[in-house]
Amino acid sequence: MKLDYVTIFPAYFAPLDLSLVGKAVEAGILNVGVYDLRDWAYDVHRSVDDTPMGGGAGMVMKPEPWGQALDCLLGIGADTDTEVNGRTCVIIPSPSGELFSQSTARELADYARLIFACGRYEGIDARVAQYASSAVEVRELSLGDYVLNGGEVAALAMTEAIVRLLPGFVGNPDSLEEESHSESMGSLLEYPVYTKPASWRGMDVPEVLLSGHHAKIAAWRLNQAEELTRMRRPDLLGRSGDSA
Ligand code: 6GU
Repeated sequence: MKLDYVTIFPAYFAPLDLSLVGKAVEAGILNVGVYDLRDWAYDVHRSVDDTPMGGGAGMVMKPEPWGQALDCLLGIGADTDTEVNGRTCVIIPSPSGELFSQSTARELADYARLIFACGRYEGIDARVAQYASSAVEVRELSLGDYVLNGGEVAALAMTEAIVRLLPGFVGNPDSLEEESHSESMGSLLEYPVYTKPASWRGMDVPEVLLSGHHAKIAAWRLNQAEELTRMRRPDLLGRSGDSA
């Protein structure tokens, strides 16, 4: 998979060199490109924002640098054979986007290329998404009902959720199956987990987990998952497996 990030703060993406994403790059599963939007801002001040048409507070990102950036990354108008195909998606992180969920992560893990267009200020001129959607799929995605200062942190969070689903990425694929929001957990939160020692600071691991009785353990875990979901996320109950 190829992952591209366009941003006015390329330094935000230093963590991509670390941890699991960095390992996936080393393993050849991932190819990452980080681009400074200002490289496509051609006026003397290399400005990327302007006041909102119609008035109002804050600044809006100008369409021209974004248009240049997307043309370049998608090979539009260039005399190259850069592929523009249906397996590319431009992702615009935005608090006004559709909610990013585990099922969104699964869908995006099937693409050959994702381009994250990270906006700052009050967002990107709406014509940029319209323009990009004439060439490739475009999705405006939100992490949840709160406001971040820009799309960078959201793009990193989405990246981690997507990349860990790629084949060959997680050491033990079974660990993807039983976690919160996985299909096999039927939209339940994951049950509490324990490791050794069996007794720690006066607190004991639940006895059933020491019993070796697999059916009883499975029943206990399901019960715990249901209880936890009822307490913390009642909104998830009654949903089908892949909607969470
Ligand atoms: Cl994707 N972007 C911004 N700026 N704020 C957010 C968000 C995204 N998701 C939740 N809040």
